[in-house]
Amino acid sequence: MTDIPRELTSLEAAAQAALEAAADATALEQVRVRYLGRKGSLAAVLRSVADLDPAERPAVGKLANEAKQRLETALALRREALEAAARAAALAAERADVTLPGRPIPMGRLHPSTQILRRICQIWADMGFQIYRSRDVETEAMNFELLNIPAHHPARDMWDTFYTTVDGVLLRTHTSPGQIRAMREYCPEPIRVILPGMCYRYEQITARSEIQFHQVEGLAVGRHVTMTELKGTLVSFAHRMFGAGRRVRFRASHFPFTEPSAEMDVKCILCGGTGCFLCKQTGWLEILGCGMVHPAVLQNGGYDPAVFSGFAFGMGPERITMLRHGIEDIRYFWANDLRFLEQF
Ligand code: FA5
Repeated sequence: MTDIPRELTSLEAAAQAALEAAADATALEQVRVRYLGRKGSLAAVLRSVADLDPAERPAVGKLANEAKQRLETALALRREALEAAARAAALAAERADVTLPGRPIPMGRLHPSTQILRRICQIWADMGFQIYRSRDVETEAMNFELLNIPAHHPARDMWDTFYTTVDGVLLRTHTSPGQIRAMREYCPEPIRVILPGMCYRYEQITARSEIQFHQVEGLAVGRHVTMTELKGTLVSFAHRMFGAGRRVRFRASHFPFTEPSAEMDVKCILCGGTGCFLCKQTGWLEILGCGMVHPAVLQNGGYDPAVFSGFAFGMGPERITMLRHGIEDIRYFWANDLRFLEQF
């Protein structure tokens, strides 16, 4: 007769006691390896079953397998119990205080150029102007010739240009070519539109000048549009943008596509007119160019200048933001420096 059944009984009793005694997952694993592992005590007993007399083997083998199953079940139960205890201990130790305020989530915000563009568009929309979207990539004809700026005209020096590799195609230097596109689309109807968009100039980058910047163009065309209306509309815009009491002035200027032409200044926002670094001691800040649409340009847009007249203007939103907030350098706008952007 074999001793294996007795061995199994004492081995199982010892393993059950060791499982009960294991206080954590590491101890439990050690017990598993010792009794149930491939090189553990139970495996050794199972191996010795093979050496038994064939008549004894089935009964003893059955006993050994039953003992193994009971131990595996006991191991799983003990593991679950230990895990539950560990969870309960962690929950008790890390009690959540639901009354604590939440952690602030960093919020993005609109770029200062987007903010001012929206403000400008809102003001003009309130005055009955529609937004007209024109293209960034333009033809030389639209950007210059049809705006009364023929090739080799000295006025082209005002707009240093990025040309593309395609002949006669460039990045618009101003939003004014959109005037021609809007006129050709609406002719012979009256027009009241603004054209916001990005412009590009092959210029030296300085504190006041970038190679890419926004402009907002304005265009009104009708049968009786006058210079007085141009002035009144722009004064109204300045009052809404800079405050009702803000003084403005118009200075004669020159643009090939308007006649007469002017520039509008507002009283310096920083010094109120006494003179400071922002207004370069003049007391005034220039904010836009404007004028009555040149008859040749009206004609290029499809309108008969004997019947129709129009006014146009163009302003730089980044420069307006600089004036409103006393920003000294336009390069901050595209530098992606959060210390600057987070102030808006
Ligand atoms: C023009 O571009 C004309 N097309 C404006 C116009 C439209 C006049 C319709 C009459 C009728 P100017 O080059 O001055 O004009 O530019 C207009 C505005 O764009 C400037 O007042 C300025 O605010 C802005 N601007 C021009 N160049 C730059 C630059 N390099 N960086 C940032 N803003 C600029």
